[in-house]
Amino acid sequence: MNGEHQAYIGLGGNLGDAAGTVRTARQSIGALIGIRELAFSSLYRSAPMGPSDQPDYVNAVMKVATTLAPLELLHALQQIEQTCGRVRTGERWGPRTLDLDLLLYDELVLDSEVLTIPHPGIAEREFVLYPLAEIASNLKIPSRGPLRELVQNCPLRGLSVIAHD
Ligand code: A4P
Ligand code: MG
Repeated sequence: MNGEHQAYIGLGGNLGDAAGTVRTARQSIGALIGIRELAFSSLYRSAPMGPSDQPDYVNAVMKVATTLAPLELLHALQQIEQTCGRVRTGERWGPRTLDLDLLLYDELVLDSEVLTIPHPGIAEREFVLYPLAEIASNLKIPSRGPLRELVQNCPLRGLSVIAHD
């Protein structure tokens, strides 16, 4: 695929130094060949979606310009999950501490076995919508509508800014 595209990446983690992991992931993404950071949201603390017997998450959203195709970008993100998404707990690698989701890629709507864009949870997750609105308030989410309206319909569930990076 030729030319430059715009993509949004959701970062999250809830084990170990989650804020540190998210910051490291940001650096790693920005250092990839074919990717350039355009914007990065504040870091947010969010209540866990899913089982509640787990620590709060740190979440953020990053906007990038990229020459990578969607699947190439997904694979690059998965490699970064591998390298900085794990902490050492004793002798063995601990559980994954980093989630990188490809939220949006231009206006693309895609539903394949390995990649769904927009990310399936995008319209209901406060820890995605609010950071996204911080860096792209006028965005329209393909097949979902204006980001502004999605934000208005999404409870905060205690979401709070923990750092302006
Ligand atoms: N996949 C398909 N589409 C995408 C996409 N747009 N971006 C596939 C990334 N991956 C995509 O992902 C499973 C498979 O999804 C991949 O192999 C890829 O081909 P995974 O990262 O291996 O598994 P996962 O992330 O553990 O599962 P899942 O269902 O993606 O979980 P979510 O939706 O990422 O949720 N609470 C708070 N507060 N904050 C969070 O960030 N995150 C999760 C994980 C749960 N609760 C949370 C948070
Ligand atoms: Mg995921």
